[in-house]
Amino acid sequence: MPFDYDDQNIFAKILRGEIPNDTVLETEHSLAFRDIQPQAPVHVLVIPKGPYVSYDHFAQEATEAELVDYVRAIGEVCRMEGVEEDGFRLISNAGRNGVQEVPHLHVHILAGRPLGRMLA
Ligand code: D5M
Repeated sequence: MPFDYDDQNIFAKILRGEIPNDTVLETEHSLAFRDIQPQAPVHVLVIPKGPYVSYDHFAQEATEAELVDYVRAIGEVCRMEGVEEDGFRLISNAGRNGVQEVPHLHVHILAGRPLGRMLA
């Protein structure tokens, strides 16, 4: 299935510098910034710089350098935010059923309070 990327989505605009963001980490292939509507004391979004809609899209089409950079960037933000000791949650909403609002792959890093049991 081909993946359609909408380059007018808000994270594409952030990557082009058209709207501001609160950057936590920038690497060669990834950007991490604070969520504008934080759901926890730590709420950081990590996105690849490439035009990928979802995890599946990214896994199929990204280069190895992009894949490695992204996984490491998520880990680096966890380290920088000091969330390893008390714990954290990674979430990536995808598509209609996943209620993905912004159609550019992103992982939410949530931490800083007990997050409760949540599988759905
Ligand atoms: O969630 C998308 C997330 O993106 C949601 O938590 C709000 C956040 N968001 C939307 N616009 C911005 C800007 N401009 N800066 C930072 N964060 C933003 P999902 O439902 O997973 O697609």
